[in-house]
Amino acid sequence: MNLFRRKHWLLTALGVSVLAVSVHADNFSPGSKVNVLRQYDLTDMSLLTTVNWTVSPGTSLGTPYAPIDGGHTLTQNAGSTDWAQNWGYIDITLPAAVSISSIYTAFHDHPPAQFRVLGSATGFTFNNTTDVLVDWTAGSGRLSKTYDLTSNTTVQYLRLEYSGTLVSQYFQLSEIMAFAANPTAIGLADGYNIMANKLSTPIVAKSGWQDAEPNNVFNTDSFGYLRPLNGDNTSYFIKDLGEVITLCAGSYSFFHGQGWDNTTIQVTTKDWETATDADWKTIFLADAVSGGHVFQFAPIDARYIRVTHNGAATGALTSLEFFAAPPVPEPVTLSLLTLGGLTMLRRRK
Ligand SMILES: [Ca+2]
Ligand SMILES: [Ca+2]
Repeated sequence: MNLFRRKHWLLTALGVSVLAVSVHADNFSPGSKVNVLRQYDLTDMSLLTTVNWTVSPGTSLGTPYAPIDGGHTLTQNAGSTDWAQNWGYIDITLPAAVSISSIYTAFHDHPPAQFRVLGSATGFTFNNTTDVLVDWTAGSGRLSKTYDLTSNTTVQYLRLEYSGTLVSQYFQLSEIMAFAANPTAIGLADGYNIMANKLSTPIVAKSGWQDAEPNNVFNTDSFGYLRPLNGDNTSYFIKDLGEVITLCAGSYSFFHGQGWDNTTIQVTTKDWETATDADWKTIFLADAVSGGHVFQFAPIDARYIRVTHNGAATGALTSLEFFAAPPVPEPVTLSLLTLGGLTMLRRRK
């Protein structure tokens, strides 16, 4: 029996239970910008990526994970007043090797004089010819840019290296991202931001914002943001996920030093136009929010996400991410799978 016919026979034998499992086996769509520098263990939302800094001279590195928190929140290296002497590098280790096609970097008002990005699948010893992903590039102002690699490259160890600083002795990095070359090989429940799969689904309702496009919080640009209108008011928007997904966590990141007042995030599986207050389930509620944080909640099905801000704050929200819960096999599904397997064994005798 060839592989295809055998697979077809198995699917028939397992019947409905296979269909139920396949719903949870969805992968990211082609073109999704899956940032592989930001993968979580979904049980406790601990980052699977590690970040280490080496600087000379310098102190005050701030939050070590700010460069990979998905948004504008930044970290800095306060070096020497002899700006040209400042150098350093940020090493990022992924839990496993993965093929990437592009690199994104965002520096704030204090960019490096020049920087480059190195990548390897074997360790932090780099070949200066073959392991250069982004070659030495001059920094200037608020530099937010995506660099397409000359070819897809498999990496597990990444280094952002900088030499010299501009404007002052401070070096400030908002974010570095690396995007998967093959997003269709990555599962939605593998611990990455699922909004990378939802950049094109619509905002179905919105009110009370300075900025026209609430989808700015879901893009992969930490300088693209959403601000409430001036004055004490209520602002909201509703994002359509286009399908029902079981969510278990989220995260937000604001423009550095900014925030919102009372903030609520709710989800529903009902039609947003007819959903009642009882249909909207709250997954996040806080009197004030700022910086960048991860939040967990009991797994819940979501088709629409409603974000509401009440108050006078006009801070810029740069990133809002959500994470899909891993599938939990239901007892009935397991029974059907077992029965199907037994039937198959019996027929093979
Ligand atoms: Ca950041
Ligand atoms: Ca953004």
